[in-house]
Amino acid sequence: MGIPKILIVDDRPENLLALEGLLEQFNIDLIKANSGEEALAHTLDHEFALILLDVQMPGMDGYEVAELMRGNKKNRHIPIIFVTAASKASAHVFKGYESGAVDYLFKPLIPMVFQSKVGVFIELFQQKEALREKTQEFNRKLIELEELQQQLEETNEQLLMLSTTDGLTGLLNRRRFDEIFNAEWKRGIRAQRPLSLIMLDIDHFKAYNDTYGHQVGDDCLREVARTLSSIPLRELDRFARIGGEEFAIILPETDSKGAMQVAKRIIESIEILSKPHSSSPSSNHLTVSVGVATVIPNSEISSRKLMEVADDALYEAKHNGRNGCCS
Ligand code: GH3
Ligand code: MG
Ligand code: MG
Ligand code: MG
Repeated sequence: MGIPKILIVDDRPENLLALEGLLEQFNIDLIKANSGEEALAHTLDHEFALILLDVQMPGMDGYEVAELMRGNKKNRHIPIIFVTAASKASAHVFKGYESGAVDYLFKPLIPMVFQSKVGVFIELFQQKEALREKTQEFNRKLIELEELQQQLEETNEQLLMLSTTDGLTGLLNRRRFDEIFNAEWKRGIRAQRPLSLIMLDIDHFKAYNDTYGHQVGDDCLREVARTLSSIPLRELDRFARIGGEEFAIILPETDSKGAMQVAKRIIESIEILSKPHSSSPSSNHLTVSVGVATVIPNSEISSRKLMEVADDALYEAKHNGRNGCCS
């Protein structure tokens, strides 16, 4: 906290000296002015705890200085005490208060009275400064808090991402798949609109791993996921890795014809990938089998039923020689 500043204004040097002597006991920064004009100039550079202002001065008098200060937003709250040898006529005193002074003292000053009055304003100024510092600190903390809240939100988003994403492929994981699938099932019941589910499984992937090793198997899963992700789907359609080498797509608002089209595109895209699979009993490159199921959800059956039907279709595709789809 800075030392409080007091401005003393008087056209006579001996009066300034007398005031200075009376203020010696205070730990303050004393600034002197010989005229009203000089006093106003000082108020531009300093924030005063108190101004002790002479009334009669050549040029601008004390009342004018006080009035100009009241008209200035920055200086309006600075207390002014008139110190004057002028007549005690109540009209003068009244004018002094009217121009915004907090007190009106007469020379010669009674030291104890004068000093106790000044002391009150110094204390008030210090209280105000302390409050201002606390407010500033509080504002800094508030900004810090906002930054922390922002970080927390970002961390939560990252956590949410991680908890819903499959680490190997970056697709949605089984947990998120179940959530979305159940939500879409309920939505299908309300809307009475078809819901389709596609399940796909890489053919002879155990043999792939046995031939090329687990690491290459992982790379292959990532490549298959990338390939499947590049198939243009609608925004509502959601891709997930639901098992080791098993994937699923939820297709809301999609009938069996639409779902079969997607299934064919899946098979095609893996064909185009032409990933070598030298130990595959059915082909010399990697293939997938796909099962498709469609239903208008209703509350008589559970959502699991649609998964079972898709799974059965997938089993049939495998049984039919793989690299194909069934519904
Ligand atoms: P099918 O055509 O009948 O599906 O034969 P398959 O060998 O693919 O089926 P199976 O279910 O017998 O084997 C799946 C294999 O997938 C077993 C495992 O070695 C492999 N696998 C499962 N998860 C992962 C994984 O995360 N990484 C790798 N590299 N392989 C996996
Ligand atoms: Mg004077
Ligand atoms: Mg499998
Ligand atoms: Mg398989």
